[in-house]
Amino acid sequence: MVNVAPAAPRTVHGACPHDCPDTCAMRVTVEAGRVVRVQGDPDHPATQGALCTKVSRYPERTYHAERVLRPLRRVGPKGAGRFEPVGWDEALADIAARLGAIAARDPEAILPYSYAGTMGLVQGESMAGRFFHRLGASRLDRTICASAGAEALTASYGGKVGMHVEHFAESKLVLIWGSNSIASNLHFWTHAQAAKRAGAKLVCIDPRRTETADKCHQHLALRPGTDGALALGLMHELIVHGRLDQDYLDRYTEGWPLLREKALAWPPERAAVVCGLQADEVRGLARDYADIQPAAIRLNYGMQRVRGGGNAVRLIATLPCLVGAWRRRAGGLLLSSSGWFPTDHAALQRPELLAGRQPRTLNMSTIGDDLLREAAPGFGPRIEALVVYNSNPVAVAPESPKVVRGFMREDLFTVVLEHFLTDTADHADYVLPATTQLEHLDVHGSYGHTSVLINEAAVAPLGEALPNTEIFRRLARRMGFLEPCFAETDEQIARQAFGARVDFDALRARGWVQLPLPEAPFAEGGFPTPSGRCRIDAPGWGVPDHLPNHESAESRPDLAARYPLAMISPPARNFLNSSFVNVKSLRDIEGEPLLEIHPVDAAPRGIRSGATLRVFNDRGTYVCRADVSERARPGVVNGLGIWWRKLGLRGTNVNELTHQQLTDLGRAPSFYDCLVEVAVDEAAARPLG
Ligand SMILES: Nc1nc2c(c(=O)[nH]1)N[C@H]1C(S)=C(S)[C@@H](COP(=O)(O)OP(=O)(O)OC[C@H]3O[C@@H](n4cnc5c(=O)[nH]c(N)nc54)[C@H](O)[C@@H]3O)O[C@H]1N2
Ligand SMILES: Nc1nc2c(c(=O)[nH]1)N[C@H]1C(S)=C(S)[C@@H](COP(=O)(O)OP(=O)(O)OC[C@H]3O[C@@H](n4cnc5c(=O)[nH]c(N)nc54)[C@H](O)[C@@H]3O)O[C@H]1N2
Ligand code: SF4
Ligand SMILES: [Mo]
Repeated sequence: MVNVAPAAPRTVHGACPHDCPDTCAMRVTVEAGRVVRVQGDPDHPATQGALCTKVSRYPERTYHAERVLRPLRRVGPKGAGRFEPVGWDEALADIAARLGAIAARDPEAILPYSYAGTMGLVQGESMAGRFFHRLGASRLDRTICASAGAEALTASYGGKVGMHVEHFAESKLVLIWGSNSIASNLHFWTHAQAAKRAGAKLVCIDPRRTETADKCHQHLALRPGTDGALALGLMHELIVHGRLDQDYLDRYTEGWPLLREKALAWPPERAAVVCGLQADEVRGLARDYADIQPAAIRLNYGMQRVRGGGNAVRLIATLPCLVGAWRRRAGGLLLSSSGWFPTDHAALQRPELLAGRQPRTLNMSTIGDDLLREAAPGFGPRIEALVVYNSNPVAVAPESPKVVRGFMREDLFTVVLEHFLTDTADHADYVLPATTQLEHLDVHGSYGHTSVLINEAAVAPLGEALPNTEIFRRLARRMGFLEPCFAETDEQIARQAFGARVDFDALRARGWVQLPLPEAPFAEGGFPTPSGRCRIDAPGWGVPDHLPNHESAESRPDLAARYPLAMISPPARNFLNSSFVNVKSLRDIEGEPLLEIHPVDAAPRGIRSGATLRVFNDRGTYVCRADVSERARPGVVNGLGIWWRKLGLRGTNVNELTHQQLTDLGRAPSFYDCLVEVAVDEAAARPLG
C-alpha cells in the first residue's frame, strides 16, 4: 500500500461481482474517500477496457439514496416492508437467540438461501458456509441457473470446461446458441465481431429475434425446448453425407454407435417439424457445420431452462466431436469455463464442521412449495427460519404466488442481508445492511474466461454496512462458535480460495492472473473423464435424447388447448436478473415490463403495442405492456425479466406464471417451458402508444 495525500485520486483493482460470464476486471477511481468512477481494465484480455452500461453505473448503485445502511427490524405486518432502525448488537443478539432456540429443537428447520448476487468466493459461501455447517442447518441445492447444463457437461466432458473465449475471434463459423450475447455476454460478442470482420459466418439459434440475432448472418428461430431435436437432425445429416471425423470419434469418444442409431431416426424433415423450422434450414446448417472449419459453438444457459435442457446440452456438446472441431483452438464449444479454476471449496466452507451430521438438502428452485410444507417423513421439519443473502427469491424463484405465500407465513423467521429493500427484504423480520463490491475484499474465478481476479476494498463500508463475512463472523461469535476458522480475516479467506495454485501477491500486484492452460484443450482427447474421452454414452446418464417440454402441445394437449402460447422470460439488457431494477437511469432505458408478441398472435386478440395485458395461466396473472413485434416468433411470447414486483404493474412480475417442475438433469427450474394465454386488460384505461 502506498500512502498518498487524502485528496489525490487513486485507482484500485476491482472485479465485477455480478452473475455474468464476462467477470470484468475493473479499475476503481477513488477521490477523497469516494468512488468517482469504475472502468474496465484495459490490460485484462477478456475485459479489454470496457464495462457494460449497467456496471458503468455501479457507483450510482453503491451511493443510491435507498441503500440500507443500518440494521432494520420489522414493525408492520409481514411483507409490508415497514421497519425501524436497530443497533447491530441488539439485532445480532435477537437473531442469535431466535436461531439458537430453533436449532436446539432441530437445526434442519433453518435454511440458508443464497445465490450469485455476488460471485465473489469470499462474500459468497465462505464464512456463511462455515456458519451453516457448524449450525447443522439444512443444506441448499443451488440450482436456480446453471445446474442442468453443468451436470450435462460433467456427464459428457467430465467437467465445466471448454474453449477459451478469445479463440472465437479466429473461428470461421460461430454458432451462438441460446445466448443473447450483446445483452448478457458482451465480451464474447467482441470476439464474435472480430471473427465476422475476418470473414466468419455467424448463426444465431434462438426463439427470439434478439439484438444479437439481428447482427448474425442467419437466425434460426426454433421453438423453445427443441434444441435437442435440432442437434439430432444435424447429426443425421453429418452421418448420411459421410461428414464425420471418424478418427476423432474412434480415439477420443465413447458410446457413439448408440447415439448414431438414434440420430438416424431424425431426418431433417422430422427435426424441422419439432423445431418449427424449415427442413432446408436444418440441412443448410449441417452443411455449414461440416464444411466450415474451425467451427465454434457459444452455448449459453438460456437453452437449458426447459425440461430436456440437460439432454439438449449433452447432444450439442457431442457435435464438435463428430466433426473433430476440437482439433483446433478456434473450434469446439464453450458453455462454462468455471471447471478450469482450482477453487478450494472445502477450505472456504469447511464441511468438516458438520462433524458427521448429514442435514437434508432442499432445492432452492422449489422454495415456493417447500415453505408451504408441513413436517413430514421424507421431507423433515417444517422450515422455521430462512437466512437470505446474495439473492432475491421473491422476485426470481419460479411460481412466485407460492413463494410470496411462504414468505408471508407469520411463523417463519426471516433474516435478509441486502443492499436494498428488495421484494424479498420487504418480507424480512430483520434486514442487515451488506457492503457492495466497492466496500469489501474478494477474489473471483469466472465461467466465461480463464483468469483469476481480485477485488480490493476501494472505500470503507458506507453507514453501518458490513461484509457478509463479518455479519456471519459476528453471528458465529454470538452463537458461541469458537473454532479458529470463525476468526479468520477476509484476506486469510481470500488466500485460501485457490491455495498455492494462484500466486496471491502476483494477483494483488496486477489485479488478475491468467490460468496456465492448453490452447486447444481437447485436440487429442484429454477430457477430464476417467478415460479422457468424451462420454457420448455416460455411465449413469446413458445416451442423450430429445425430451419435449413439460408444458407443450405434445406432452400436455389439455393445457395447450387453454394456454396456447409458449412463454420465455430471458434477461433484460439493462438489468442483471433482478439487480439494477431500482437504479432509475437503467430502469428508464427498459421503460416498463414488456411482453413481446408476434403480430399473428396479437391480431386475433385485439392487442396493439402499448396495451396493458393480462398474461395468465392456472398459477397466476402477470400484468405488463404489449410490444407487438417480430422479435417474438409466432406461438411464442417473450416476457423480459426480471422486474421487482413492487416496481412492476400491479405488484407482479413474470414469475407469477412460471412453475416449479425441474429439468431432466441438475434439478434446475424450467423457466422457459411455460404455457400462457394473453388478453388485453379491460380494466386498464390507458391510451395506446
Ligand atoms: N444484461 C444481462 N446480462 C446477464 C444477465 C441479465 O439478467 N442481464 N443474467 C446473467 C445470468 S444469471 C446468466 S445465467 C447469464 C446467461 O444467461 P442466459 O439465460 O443464457 O441469458 P441470455 O444469453 O441473455 O439469454 C438466453 C437466450 O436464450 C434464448 N432462449 C430461450 N429459450 C431457448 C431455447 O429453448 N432454445 C434456445 N436455443 N434459446 C432459447 C432467449 O431468447 C435468450 O435470447 O447471463 C448473465 N448476464
Ligand atoms: N423468469 C425467470 N426467472 C429467472 C431467470 C429467468 O431468466 N427468467 N433467471 C434465473 C437465473 S439465471 C438466476 S442466476 C437467478 C438469479 O437470481 P438472484 O441470484 O437472486 O440474482 P439477483 O436478482 O441479481 O439478486 C441478487 C441480490 O443479491 C444482492 N447482493 C449483491 N451483492 C451482495 C452482497 O455482497 N451481499 C449481500 N448480502 N447481498 C448482495 C443484490 O442486491 C440482489 O438483490 O434468477 C433466475 N430467475
Ligand atoms: S455485468 Fe458482465 S459485462 Fe457487465 S461489467 Fe459485469 S462482468 Fe462485465
Ligand atoms: Mo443465471
